[in-house]
Amino acid sequence: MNKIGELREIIKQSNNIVFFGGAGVSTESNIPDFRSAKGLYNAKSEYGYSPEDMLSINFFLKHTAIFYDYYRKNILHTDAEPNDAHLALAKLERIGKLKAVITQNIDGLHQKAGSKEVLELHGTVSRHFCMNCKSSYSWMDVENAEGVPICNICSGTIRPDIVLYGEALDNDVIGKSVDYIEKADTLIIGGTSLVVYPAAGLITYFKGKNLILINREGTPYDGKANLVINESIGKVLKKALEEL
Ligand code: CNA
Repeated sequence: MNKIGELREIIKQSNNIVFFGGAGVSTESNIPDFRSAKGLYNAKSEYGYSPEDMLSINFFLKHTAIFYDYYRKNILHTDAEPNDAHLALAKLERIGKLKAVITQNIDGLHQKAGSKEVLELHGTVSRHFCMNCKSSYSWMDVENAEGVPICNICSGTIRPDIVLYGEALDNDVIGKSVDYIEKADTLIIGGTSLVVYPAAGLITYFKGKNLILINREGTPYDGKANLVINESIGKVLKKALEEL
């Protein structure tokens, strides 16, 4: 049996699957990841700062206008559509096998594909809020504003509801993620280099039977997995779910 066939069999026998994913899940929707050859970390920067610097809370507070220029050009992808990986995961939830998607992504594409239980470890670009009065703003408000978006109620600075480098993750989201992972019989990890902490550390709570890794490149956890598939996650998940 080939690896996709093996994955299909594992899925058939599992009833409590959790998916843990990252930026590689959305590259087939034309959203660049960070660490692939075509990722943002390897792209030539017009700013003279690394993406990691620009996506930090200190940078946001100090250079808010540059942050927003970078953010609008590289991070906000308001016209992106879900790909085969997002659609397959939504289907897996619909048929009752998948209990939650835990994602490091901030693009909102799992929800757009129809997934209901989505835990966003790093927040989402689909929400923005005023740092002063906490009024909410959509991504369209931010995309259409010139320069730094300002609250029209109190003139405070608007920020994206994402976790910037140097900020803590939401305890409630972490708690729920740990709970889902601890109860899962199968954990499918995909499209993530597994080097960003504390998010990557959550997978150590898994005590179930099948640990599956689907990623184009190797990860530090390959040795712990029952099945490693180094291919496109959209292609793999679509094929694995064909007869389900
Ligand atoms: P990463 O470190 O860029 O790793 C992505 C991994 O996915 C790499 O190992 C690739 O080999 C692999 N990969 C890329 N495309 C595919 C594909 N089609 N099929 C299979 N594997 C693929 O990204 P991580 O998610 O591990 O790092 C966490 C960061 C990235 C989080 O803080 C995110 O917020 C951040 N990020 C998110 C997005 C998004 O929301 N779409 C985009 C870019 C970065």
